[in-house]
Amino acid sequence: MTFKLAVIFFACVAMCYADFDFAQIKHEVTGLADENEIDDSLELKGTTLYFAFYDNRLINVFSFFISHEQQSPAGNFTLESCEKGDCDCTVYVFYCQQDSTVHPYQPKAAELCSTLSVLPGGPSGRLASLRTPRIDSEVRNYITTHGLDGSPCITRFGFWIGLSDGLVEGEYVWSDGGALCPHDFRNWAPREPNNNTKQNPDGQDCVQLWFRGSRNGLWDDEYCDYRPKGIVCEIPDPHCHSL
Ligand SMILES: [Ca+2]
Ligand SMILES: [Ca+2]
Repeated sequence: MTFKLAVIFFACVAMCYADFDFAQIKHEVTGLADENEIDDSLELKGTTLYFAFYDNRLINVFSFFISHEQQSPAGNFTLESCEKGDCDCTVYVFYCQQDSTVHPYQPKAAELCSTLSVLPGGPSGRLASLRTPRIDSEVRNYITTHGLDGSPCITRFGFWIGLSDGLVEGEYVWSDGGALCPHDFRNWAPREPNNNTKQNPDGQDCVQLWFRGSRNGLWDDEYCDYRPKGIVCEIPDPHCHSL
C-alpha cells in the first residue's frame, strides 16, 4: 500500500516535468526495480513499472500497469443447460485488466478469447454472450464474489463482454453473430447505452459490465479502445468436460 501511495505521489511529481524521454521509461519489474521492494509487494509481480527520466537521470516510478504477454485467467466456472435430456455446457473464463499498451483493447480481448478451447481442436472461445438473466447474474456474481470488481484485478471499472454495435450504430450484435432483438433480455445501466462521443467522435460501440459506483456490473456501451478492461470469455463445451 505504501508503495502504491509512493507511485501516485511520484506520478504527480513526474507530470511537472515536460522533457521526458518516454523511449527510455519502460522496464520490466525484474529489471530496474528494487528486488526487496517487489518482494514486499507481491501484487506487483507480473506488472510493468514505468520509470521517468529527466536529463538522463531516473527521477522515479510514475505509474504501473498490469502487463502479461498472455494473461492468465483469474478464474472460471461452468454453466450447464439441459433441454429434453440433452445437456451442454459453457465455460466462462475471467481475466483481470488488460495490459494498457495492447491496442485496440476490445478487439484484442476478443482475440484472446478466440485462443481458448476446452479441448485441443474443440470449439474456440469468444467474448461472452449474456443472453439470459441466469447467465448475466451468474457472471456478475462470480466477479463480485471473487473480488474481481475492483483493484487489483481491475482499475478501469469494467469487463468486456461480447456485445457491440460497431457495424450499425444502435444495432447490437452478440459475439456469436446473433442480434440483440427488441424483446431480448438486456441489463443496461440507467441512461445507457448513450454512445457518448466526448472522448471519440465515433462514439461508444463496445459493451462492458460496468463496475463503477453503484452500477454493479450493469451493461454500458464504452469506447472500444480508450480504457483497458477485464475480460469475460465463453467457451462452448458440448460434452461438459471439466477444465
Ligand atoms: Ca454505439
Ligand atoms: Ca456509455
